[in-house]
Formats: sequence, C-alpha cells, structure tokens
Amino acid sequence: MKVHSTSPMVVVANRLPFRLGTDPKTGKLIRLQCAGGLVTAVAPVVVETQGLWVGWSGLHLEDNNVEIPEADPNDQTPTAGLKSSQVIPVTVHKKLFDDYYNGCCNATFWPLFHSMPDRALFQADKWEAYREVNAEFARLTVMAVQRLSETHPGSVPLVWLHDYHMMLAANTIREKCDELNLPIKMAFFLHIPFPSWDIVRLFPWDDELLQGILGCDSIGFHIEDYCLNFIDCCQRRLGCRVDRQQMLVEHNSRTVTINPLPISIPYDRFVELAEKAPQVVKNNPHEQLLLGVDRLDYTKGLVHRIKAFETLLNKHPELIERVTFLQVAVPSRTDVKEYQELKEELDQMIGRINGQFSTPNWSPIRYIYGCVSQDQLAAFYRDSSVAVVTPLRDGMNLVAKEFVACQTGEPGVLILSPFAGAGSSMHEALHVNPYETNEFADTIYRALTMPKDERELRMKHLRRREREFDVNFWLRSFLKTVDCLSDEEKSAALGRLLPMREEDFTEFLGSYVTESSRLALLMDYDGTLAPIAPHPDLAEMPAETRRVLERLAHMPDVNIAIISGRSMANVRSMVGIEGITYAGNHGFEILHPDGTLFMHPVPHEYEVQLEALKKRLEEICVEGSWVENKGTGIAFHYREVPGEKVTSLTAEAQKVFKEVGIPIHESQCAFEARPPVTWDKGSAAIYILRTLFGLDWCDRVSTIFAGDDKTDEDAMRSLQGMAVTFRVTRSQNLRTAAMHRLPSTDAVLSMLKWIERRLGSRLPHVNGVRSRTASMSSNGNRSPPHSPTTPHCRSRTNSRSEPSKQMMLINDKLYHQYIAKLASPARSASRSPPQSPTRSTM
Ligand code: ADQ
Repeated sequence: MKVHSTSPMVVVANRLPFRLGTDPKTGKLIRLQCAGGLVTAVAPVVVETQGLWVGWSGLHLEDNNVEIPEADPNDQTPTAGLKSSQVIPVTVHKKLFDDYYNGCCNATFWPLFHSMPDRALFQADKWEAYREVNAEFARLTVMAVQRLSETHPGSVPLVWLHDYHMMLAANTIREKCDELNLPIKMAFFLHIPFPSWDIVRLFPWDDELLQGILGCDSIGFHIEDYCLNFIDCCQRRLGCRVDRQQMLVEHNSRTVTINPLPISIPYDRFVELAEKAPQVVKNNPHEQLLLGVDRLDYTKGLVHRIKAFETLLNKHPELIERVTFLQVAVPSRTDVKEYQELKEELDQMIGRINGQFSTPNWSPIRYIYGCVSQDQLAAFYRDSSVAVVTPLRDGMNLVAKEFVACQTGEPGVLILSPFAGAGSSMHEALHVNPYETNEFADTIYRALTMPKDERELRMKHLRRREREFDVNFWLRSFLKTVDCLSDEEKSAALGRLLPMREEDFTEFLGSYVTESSRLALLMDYDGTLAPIAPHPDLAEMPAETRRVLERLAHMPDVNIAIISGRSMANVRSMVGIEGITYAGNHGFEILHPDGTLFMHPVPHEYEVQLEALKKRLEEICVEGSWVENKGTGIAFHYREVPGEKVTSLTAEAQKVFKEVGIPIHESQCAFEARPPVTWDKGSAAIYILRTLFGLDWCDRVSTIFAGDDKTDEDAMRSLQGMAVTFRVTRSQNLRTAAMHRLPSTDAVLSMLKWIERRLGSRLPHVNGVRSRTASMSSNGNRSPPHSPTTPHCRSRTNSRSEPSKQMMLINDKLYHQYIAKLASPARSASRSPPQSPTRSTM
C-alpha cells in the first residue's frame, strides 16, 4: 500500500538516493543506482509530495551549481520519478569531507555506537569538521525549506534527518527557520544502535551531541532498547526531565518524542524477485548452502562466523562435500586501513580452511567479494538452507528480513545474533551468541538437520510478521509520530510532557530532601527567581515566589542565600526578605542575616582602572545601553540597544575594555568588569556553606543550588557531588555542570513549593525569629550553628540595618587560613546528593 504524507518532505542524508558517476563514453554525469531499504521506502514519498533530497552525490564536484542529470527514461528504480530539481547536492571540500566522513562518522561514531569503544578515535579536529559539514547540510536544508514554502504555500514541510552523519544539523536548521519565520516539523532517525550511557559518556562532546539530536521534534530508533538508552543519556548527561513510559524528553521547554520504529524491507518486491530469480547452481542435488550476506565490516562478525564453520567441519566431518558456506561480502570503506586489514584476515582464514578441507570436487567456502545483483541475491536467499546473520552488533539488519521474504520454496532456517536489532522481534530464528564458537557450530548443525515441519512452522511465523510489518508500515509509523498521515490511520494525540509541576521534583529531590533535612538553598536572582526584564530595576520576583521564599526563610533548619551579580545592596533591596544571606557582585560581598559582612578585597590598581573604564563606557553609551556601578565591578548593559547598533556598540565597548586593561566577563547582554582575583560564585557558595554550617557542611546539610547564568556554572562546578544543582535555561545547545535543567523561573517556583510541602510539617519559630548564621568573627564558633535535633534559637540581627557591625575584610589566603583553623565538628549521617546524574567531566 502506498504511503502518503500530508507535508512535503525534505530528506537530509549523507548520501543522495543515487550516486553520480561519469559515463565512460560521453564523459557526461550519469546517475548510478544504490538500492537500499531507505531509498526504496523514502524516495517515493519525496517524489509524491514533490519534496527534496539533500545529500552528497558521491563525487567531489568542483562546481557548486553542477547540473544533476535526469533519470534514464528506462529507469525502473524507486528514484526514477525524482527530478533533478528535487535534488540538492552538498559540495564540501574533499579534505573537510574526509575529516567529517572518515575521521568522525566512521572512525568515531560507527565503532562507538556499535559498543566497540576501543576502536573509536576521539579527535577534536575531526569533530570540528563534523560540526562544519553539518552546518553546511543545515544551510542547504534551510534553502530547501525556503523553496518548499514558495512551491507549497501554507504547508509545513517535514525535515527528516537520517543517521549518525546528521546529528548536529537540527538546531541550526531550527534557529534559521525560526528567524525566517518558516514553520517546519523535524525528525531524526538513527539506523545504527544507540548505545548505553556508559558508552556515550566516553565521547568528549556527548552533551553537544545529545542536544543536537534533541533539536528535532520526533526521534526514531530501531528498537525500544535504543530509545531507552537515549532517554537515559538525556536524563543523566543533560539533566532533562523524561517520561520513560511515554518515551518523552523535555528539552528547552519542547517535548521531544522518542519512538521505536523498526525499519523493514519492501517485502512484496523481494517475494517477486525470489519467484522470478534463476536457480543457484549446486555441486550436487543434496548439497546444502549456508549463506552469509554482509557489508565487509568488523561489526558483522564475519571472522567469528567462519571460525564457527571451521569448528562445525571439525566436529562433523560427515558434512564434507554436503555443506557449502557461501559468503557474499560487499566491499565497504575500502580506503580505511582497518577494513583493509579485516579483508586480509578473512582472505587468509578462508584460504587456510579451503586448503585444509577441500576435495577435488568441492571447497567448503565460496566467497564473493563484491556486489551482486538483486536477482542473484534473491536466488541465494531462496535456495539456501540456512542464513547465518550473526553480527557482533547491528542496528537492525535487513539481510535477515530479506532472507525470510525470499523463502518462497523449501523453507530454510535463519540463525540470528541477539546483538542485531532484528533479534528482538524475529523470535522464531535460532538465536546464537557469535562469540561462543562451539555453541555457534552446534546451532548451525541443528539448523542443517532441522526437520521440515519445524522449519515450516518457524518460517511461516517469520514471514507473516515481516509481511505485515514491512517498510511501508515503518514509514507510516514514522509519519504518525510527526502527525503527517493522510489516510484513515490518523494519529492519536501526540504525547506531551505536562508543564513542570511540583510532583516532578520528587524525582530530583525526593531522596535527598526529607522532612528532617537541614537544608541550604542557594540561588541566583535574575533569570532564576525573577524573570529576565529589559532593565534590572524591572526584574521583580513574582509575588508568589516571594511568599514561598519568605515562608521557607522562616522554617527551622532552612538557610537561604541569594548569590547575584548585582551589588549586594541592590539584590537585598530587590528581594527584601529578612533572615537570608545576600551575596552581591558574584559573591564579593556577602551579608549574613546577623549583620556579618564579608568583603573580598580588590587590588588598588584595579580600582583605578575601573574608574577609568566607567568614565569611558559612559561616553560611548547610546540609547538603550547604560553602565551599572556595582562597587567592586561594573556592568555595561546593551540589552535594549536597537538591533542594528549592537555590533558596532559592542565592538566599541570591547575596545574600551581592552585599552583600559580589564578583561571582559560576558553575561546576558552585558559586559562586566570583575576584580582580578580568583573568587567567583563557586568560592562564595562554599564560603557561605562553611560559614553557616562548619567545615563538614557537606555531611550534614542537603544543599540545592539554582542559577541561570554562565557565572552560576562556577557554583555548579564547585558544588558538584555535594549538592543538587539546577540550571534554568532554554538554550538549544548548552554545556552545563548542573545536574538538572529547568525551563523557566516558574519551574523554580514549583521547586520552592515542593520544598515547602516536603518540609511543611516543621513548625515555624515564634515571630519568625531564629538564628541561622554562625558569626565567624564574633564568637569564633567552632561548632555548627545548629544541629539536626536541637536548632539554636538566637535573636536575629536586623538584617535591614546597615551592615557595619561585623565587617570582615579578608583575602583568599586569610580565608583559607581561617577555614583551616576551624575545628571539624562531629560527623553525622552522610548526605550526598542522589546518584542519578553522574558526570564524567566538568
Ligand atoms: P547496513 O550496515 O548496510 O545498514 P543491513 O541492514 O544488513 O546493513 O543492510 C545491508 C543491505 O545491503 C541489504 O539490503 C543487503 O541486501 C545489501 N547487500 C548486502 N550485501 C550485498 C551484496 N553483496 N550485493 C548487493 N547487496 C548487498 C545500516 C545498519 C543496519 C540497518 C540498516 C537500515 O547498519 O543495522 O538495518 O542500516 O536501517
């Protein structure tokens, strides 16, 4: 049955659906066919929807505007109807393409995703080439979408990215189409396995990779296992909210659906081929053929298979002259050394076995190194007694399915590796672990000697399943995931994760924050508690957030600190809640509720430079920009500057910073000057925790940190393994040290509410008065400010009063000396953050 799509389709794959070659007679470009499952299934939909196909032609064309030849009038293949105007060839410089294709796709992703990390190379320059080539594919895809918006006004094109070559293109396409106001749907399908988190985390840029894939709306893998591996990685590496049941991942406020879509074959076409194909010539009428058909690749387990066959002949000499192993191997990646070595190894093995067992009329192994025609292939499938499909790892494996479809005569037996995706659904095959040579040989023997009724029964079930779930079924299932089905099988409502709710935090914090926890809540202000506003004065905390925060501030054993880039006085007046710690200027000034003030000293020379910088920046200000004086720092804001003026203004500002000799710290639409000392929000967070709870704070306190800014990453890194950290972000591609991502300040509010509910059974102290600060200078307090069982009740210093009472001016060295002097209080129950987000780096 033909499949229709309601949207015109742009297929983006490494290769076009045909190769370009040169006609030896005319010297002109011609189309050469490459018939694979993907082309057979997808090309007709592109033809029918008048869509487009973006891909590499197989030739390094000098000219970007080369004319793609039309199909030969006698062409019967699935791409015959694809006009040259529907093809967008990607031309990339040969060296760059080689770095992307061989250097990254084949040398890194292919082995890694097949769970063979020892073979994988991780090279920054090849990854950079991958980025570049993906950007070029993205550029041409946007062009394709633009073209479709003209030819199909009102339609929403469906961009379908294929395979491990295209994992970084989605976000670029999305951003550009958003900019141009071009609505699209975007999907990705991976043809190879998606490995477990243990493997994915080996890739040094795993976060970028995962976010690249998440740029799509619908992501397809062959089988459920790969989907769950991917979901697991999104949760553990990116801290995304996920729903395993519905297979949903939330990223940047978008819900991405993850779909098991087992690819298949054009079943009827193979049946037709098998019915017409000529008979395979055998040595004698009783000879049984054992068949292997693969690309010559180390994942396909050819060496293991031949070893098992050798073992079989040693165990069962009666099979000599009665069984022939026919191995067809398509040359693949022949310019790569590893593949050349594999070929040599196979040649030698086959030579040795044939030398050992051959008789004048018979050789045990027939080896075809090359492509065979579809007719020939169908004949091999049909006339073989046993197909041995035993990859060490394989996304799906179509050969197993093609063999089954072609079993139109005497039923044969399929031997299948459980490490192929096909293994999870083709239950009636004989499953064998290719690494267990003895058992492998025994399984081949069992297949060769299986009674006809059992063969018939097994093959009948296998064929029925493949006939029903053929490649059109796969395509229809895919279109359903993107709501593009036009026939009666209209899709059910697409899954969506509900907006983040309080309950969701049970997963993040449930085991870490209990009713009896002593809690430290460290948060940034702008973009975390208060939504970002055009001007800092307008960034107000929502009333509800203020109320919850106030109530939390009055709870026993809850300590709150706001660590902001604003000046301390400013953030204090914006929040205006008593009983909490305020850290301003990225932690350079810290005011505790009891009035203790910490100020990190700054060099005099810097103060002079800062004054000069302030003056010069004020001089270059245009409408919409302004200079914020933060005491130990300044911020040059340009958020409100009209778009066309931003580039020249920021360039000018950068020049001023450079001339004055102060490095720029970039924050959200602002350039900041900060004191040239190694003190950041991370050091400040640790300082606050140590001051409040003593040296062993980590053992006794459950700490939560939330922030939205680059500067908050310092705290997330410093607190790694000692706190649960959240990054508020909507960015499509962001590297973070945080354990979890939150989409908005609303989600932060939900978190605060969850905490309030969790700790709700605690009674607030009378008049909200209780102590939560260990004043380090006043009493040299060596014990923690309060223990889990007996909270201290000391009267609180009015934090609204001027913070002059206990001022400490210390530098890094003094600070560390001070910390070293603090006695370590008795250890109590260890409090480490929950396990889930384990990270390899950062
Ligand atoms: P491949 O690794 O190429 O595909 P596979 O699924 O087995 O593996 O497909 C091979 C195709 O090549 C089959 O259609 C087969 O007929 C054809 N073929 C093999 N040998 C041939 C020969 N000598 N002559 C002519 N044709 C030959 C990747 C993944 C797989 C996944 C597919 C589809 O690695 O796991 O099943 O994509 O998603």
